[in-house]
Amino acid sequence: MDRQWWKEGIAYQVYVRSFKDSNKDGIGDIHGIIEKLDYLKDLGVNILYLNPINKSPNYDNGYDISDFRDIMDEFGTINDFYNLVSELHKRDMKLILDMVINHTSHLHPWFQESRKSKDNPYRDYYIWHPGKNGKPVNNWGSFFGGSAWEYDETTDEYYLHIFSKEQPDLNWKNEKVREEIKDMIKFWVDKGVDGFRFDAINHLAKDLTFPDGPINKGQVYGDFMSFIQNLPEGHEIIKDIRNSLFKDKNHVIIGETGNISFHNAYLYTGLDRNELDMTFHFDINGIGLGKDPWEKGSVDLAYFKKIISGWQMRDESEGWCPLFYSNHDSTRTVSRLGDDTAYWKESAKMLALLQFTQKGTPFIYYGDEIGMTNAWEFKLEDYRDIQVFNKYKDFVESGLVSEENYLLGLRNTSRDNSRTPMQWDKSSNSGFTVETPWINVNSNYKEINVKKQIEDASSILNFYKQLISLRKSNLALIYGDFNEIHREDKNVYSYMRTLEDSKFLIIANFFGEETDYLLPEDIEFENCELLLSNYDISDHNISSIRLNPYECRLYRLI
Ligand code: TEU
Ligand code: CA
Repeated sequence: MDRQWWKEGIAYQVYVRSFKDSNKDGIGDIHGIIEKLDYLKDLGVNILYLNPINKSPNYDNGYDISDFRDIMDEFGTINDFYNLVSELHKRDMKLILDMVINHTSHLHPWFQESRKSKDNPYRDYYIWHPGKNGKPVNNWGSFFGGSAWEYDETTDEYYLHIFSKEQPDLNWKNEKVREEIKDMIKFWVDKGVDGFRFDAINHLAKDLTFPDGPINKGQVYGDFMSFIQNLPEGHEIIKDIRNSLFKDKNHVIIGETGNISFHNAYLYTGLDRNELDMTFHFDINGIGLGKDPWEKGSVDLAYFKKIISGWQMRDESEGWCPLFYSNHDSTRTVSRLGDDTAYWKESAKMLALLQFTQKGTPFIYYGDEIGMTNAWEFKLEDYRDIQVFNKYKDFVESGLVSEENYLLGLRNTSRDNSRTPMQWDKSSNSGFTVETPWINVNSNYKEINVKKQIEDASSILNFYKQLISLRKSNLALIYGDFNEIHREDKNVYSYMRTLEDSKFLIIANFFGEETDYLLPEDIEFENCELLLSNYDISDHNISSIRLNPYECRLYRLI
């Protein structure tokens, strides 16, 4: 058992813009986070992970950095940052920063220089190429809609951007880029940061011969996946960052790696690879969604089990993993995987029980601890995400998708669903701000908010607290072996966690209908002590039981 602080901690992700506004401009900020640290501490959180806080013109909410060594104006000053670090460390809490090093903002001075002339010293910091007969270099489409190439008149060449045109990709082949970025990371390490989440880290290396990609059904542009991700050279870059800056294990380094599953994540996190400690994946973002974005789907439990248990059953040598259902790129947990109407409370608790009894580091996405839901009532003008408007051009303006279906699709899939302001109380704008917020507050804030749930012993929030304290006092829930039970069961997710003679049994009905559960033959009912459930169950016979809708139970075996 290789014990580490980042394995035993409870992490909490804050989308800074949406957490707490302290200076009445409608935008969350660092000082607002400091005001809420005691709330987080009380919940049991000891690792804070922040979405990007560096200076940015915010075309993609901080994922477009214009100054790596400064703080975003709306979020505060470098002194606010120092205060945050010291307030965190005073409370024995750690800080993880998001670092966006695949690209910069087009307003970053490096890019401003780079576009000036072909022989500018910064030209090679980015990826430039002449067009083909007045057209882009190849048929690649960017993740955020449109071509992945943008024409620049000054030098009559195109630059590559795999995200928006305001996010030009850095050229990692350039040794100077590597050195600048490593220096910059060191700058933040020296300021007391305890770890990093490296954004889009599996895209650093690209195939610079730029072959066209296949145009998939229903798409406008060529698929560039095999040319811009998980290339061997990318691994060399990550190893170099690890060896130059993070040889010790005091810091945690996490990568965000799309299209990496439990089968091949060891390429990044394997103990012999010397790269990352954990990777965030996208494996369950689509569960619960329909075939087309505008269709509401249902949860396929067999598939969910396959993915989640797949991560659980990896060999220790393949690395550690984060436990999360949602983040700022997905929709809300309870809306996607549970039932945010009839069984809102039950299903949110059931999902939490699974999250906190598995092997890995739990990452709570802000607001999930009170069961915040998708913004079902948003109209087109309520959305803020650049992706929404860029893709509108590709799909609606081109006639591929009707405006009505596009909007339905956004309600099921848009990232803005999980970016609405934190719901603190029932005062106007949910106690997030006294001004107009940068994005609308979810209209259900009077029913769903922190204050109400602090006062209610049976709330989702108090259930989280119980789970967190159980996890912290039982190493088996952190490091124990994971053994799935009744894998073929279509309604119930059940498993054991075992560390020496400490054993736990977890049972979760994943749906809104009652279902039966049979205790495995090698477990005696007399030996099962009920620790937690989302129902008040006086008779908790489990040798043969009928589970309520979304019922979950945590037993200790004695
Ligand atoms: O997201 C990255 C991202 O979505 C892709 O890299 C992903 O690998 C691909 O879509 C796989 O299908 C990160 C941030 O989390 C997101 O908020 C930013 O908008 C994006 O990078 C650009 O920085
Ligand atoms: Ca503010």
